[in-house]
Amino acid sequence: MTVKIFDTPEVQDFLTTVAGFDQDGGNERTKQIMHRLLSDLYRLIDDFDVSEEEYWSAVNLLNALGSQTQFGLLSPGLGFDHYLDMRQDAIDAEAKRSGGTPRTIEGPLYVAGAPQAEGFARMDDGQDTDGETMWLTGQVRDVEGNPVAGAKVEIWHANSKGGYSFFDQTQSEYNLRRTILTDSEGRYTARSIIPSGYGVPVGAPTDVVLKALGRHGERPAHIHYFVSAPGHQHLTTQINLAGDPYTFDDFAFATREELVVPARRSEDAAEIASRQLDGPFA
Ligand code: MBD
Ligand code: FE
Repeated sequence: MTVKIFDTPEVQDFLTTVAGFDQDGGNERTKQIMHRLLSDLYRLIDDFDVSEEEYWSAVNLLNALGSQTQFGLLSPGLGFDHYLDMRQDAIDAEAKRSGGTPRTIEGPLYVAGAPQAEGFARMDDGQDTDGETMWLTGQVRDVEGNPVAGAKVEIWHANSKGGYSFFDQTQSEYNLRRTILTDSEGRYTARSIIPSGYGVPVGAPTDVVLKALGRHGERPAHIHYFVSAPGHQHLTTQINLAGDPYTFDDFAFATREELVVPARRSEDAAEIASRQLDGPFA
């Protein structure tokens, strides 16, 4: 037997009380948002005839997500991070700010305080025996195309197993995390190792939610960037290595066509030797 009680004055009065509308203290915006959120959820319970068992299993899932600090992991999986980016893109368009590298999501695995270097950094600790050497080089330019010297380029990425330092305890502190200040021509170079894609831990609460939706928790191989300089908008972005099976099937919805880069593989011993192993390009 289904019942509908949401629209009754009793439930509406109850919601008003729960959201603190009849109290002087508290925060007005919080009250408004909580009232809307609770209204939507109460109505959902009515409309879908949610059972008590379903409700408490959802509470248990939220507890599990919180205790394993996985809200930040489920969030991109449910599209919130990308949705916020779509809104920022729309805000930029509205303000007639255009051009430059597109933004994409930060994700939950950034850690502040990475070692800082000028022009060049080696990012890997040399411990990943499966890690294949990767050189990353680029130039920070403003939207008019002028190089930006002294820009801060923060780079972080996974190892050959798809794990990130700090979250993967087998890696050294700040492995594959560096801050590089661009040189006088706005350029930066990093020596690192090719990352593998990331997968949501199997059986974890985030995985439980994705599985219930018939979805996977895989991300293609990617490299995260923050790029910042005084007087310029902060850029949060990523690059994707072309050719990954998940490039356009990313559980976090972070891939953008313009951010997929074709890496060039070199087997040329002379070219490889011409790169200083611990310094910038010769
Ligand atoms: C990642 O490495 C990531 O970048 C995102 C967005 C989500 C989970 C893991
Ligand atoms: Fe990532």
